[in-house]
Amino acid sequence: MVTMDLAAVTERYLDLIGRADEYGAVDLALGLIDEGVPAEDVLLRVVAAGQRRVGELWASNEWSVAREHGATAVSERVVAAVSGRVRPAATRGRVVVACADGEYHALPARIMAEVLRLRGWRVDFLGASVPGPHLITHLHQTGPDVVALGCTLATRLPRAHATISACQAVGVPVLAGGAGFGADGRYARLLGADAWAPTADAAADRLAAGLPSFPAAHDGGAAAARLGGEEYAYLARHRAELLSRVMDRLGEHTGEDLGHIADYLIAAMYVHDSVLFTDFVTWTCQVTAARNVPAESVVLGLRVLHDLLTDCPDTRVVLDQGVAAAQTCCAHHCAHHCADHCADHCADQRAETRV
Ligand code: B12
Repeated sequence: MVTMDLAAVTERYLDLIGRADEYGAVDLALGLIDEGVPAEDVLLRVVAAGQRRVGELWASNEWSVAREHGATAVSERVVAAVSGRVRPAATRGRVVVACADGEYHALPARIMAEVLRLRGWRVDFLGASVPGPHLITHLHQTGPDVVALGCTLATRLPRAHATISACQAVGVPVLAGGAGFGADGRYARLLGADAWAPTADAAADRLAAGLPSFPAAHDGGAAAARLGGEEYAYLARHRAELLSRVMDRLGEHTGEDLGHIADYLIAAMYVHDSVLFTDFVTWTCQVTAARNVPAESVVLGLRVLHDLLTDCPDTRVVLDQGVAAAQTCCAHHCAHHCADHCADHCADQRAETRV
């Protein structure tokens, strides 16, 4: 085994994937393995670390969506090449790895799946967006020891919850993972997953220790029993109609941005946690600010939603908190980036669309 400055290697890797250089990136990864770097380190400290940097470069508008897609496609190929090169025998149990219904970030779960294989597990990798009922059929057919359920975006939590409950109902425990479950796994616990792991190596350690469970909830499960509720059900049912009514008022908004905002609002109402929403609003404002769109445009969308949701008092409170988060970003952006232009732009938009 060798010690190597993998941070510097990750920068080289990033440069290669940023140029969509598949052969170069595969050669780099396999070269590291030939030099004695453990395959797990290549996956986690080079590929996964590189992908997180890709996310930052996209968010800050330094990389285009096309460049991000190209880089991700190369990383998928690198993961396949690494797992083709190192193939330990399956000496442990069988794990089904799947992404929650509606979740298209398959690569994080794939990297985790390969780490489990390297640690001797037999893995069925089912990929992105696995519908709950089909996953259950697969469990009946294959009888695994555990399901490892990935969720990168918190908007998929309601469907992840249904899948977790369905797996448990047929006697298969669920290990949850991915950024959508919260940095400390709080939503995995809330949704009743049997275990959660922050990283792929922690997931492998957790499984090796025997399938664990979260300590009993402090409140005896009362919070889990409250998941969802009337306002959540109303929002989920009327999502499309609400979005078209908001767009009628704000022609300049793109449906896609509003759709994400609505989805995070719905997820926040599902788990009764406004921070899930305000964190996303802050993130959205940072992303739009990097593209020189003032956060005030987000505020406008939130205000219109607030006006429309007259029968949802709890949702309106969360929207108010979202407005406050966006205004904080707007103030920050105006102060630091384009003081005069942005302040004028914000004032114009406020005047134009006041309802
Ligand atoms: C590649 C990518 C995509 C690709 C995914 C392709 C694919 N095949 O996976 C595509 C283009 C589809 C995509 C789409 C979107 N994406 Co995207 N994406 C990314 C990106 C750049 C890299 C993902 C990745 O490979 N990460 C690397 C790994 C390894 O992630 P990781 O979370 O650290 O994983 C570790 C642990 O979490 C754990 N783990 C992961 N999964 C699992 C599962 C289990 C069971 C366990 C136990 C552990 C575990 O182990 C891993 C290794 O230690 C991330 C940036 C990022 N930071 O991840 C954004 C990112 C996740 N995407 C983001 C967004 C917003 C989107 C879109 C909404 C964009 C849009 N406007 O359309 C869509 C939504 C798609 C959808 N419907 O699901 C945001 C999410 C922000 C937020 N606040 O929620 C991010 C963070 C980008 C950013 N910089 O802000 N994306």
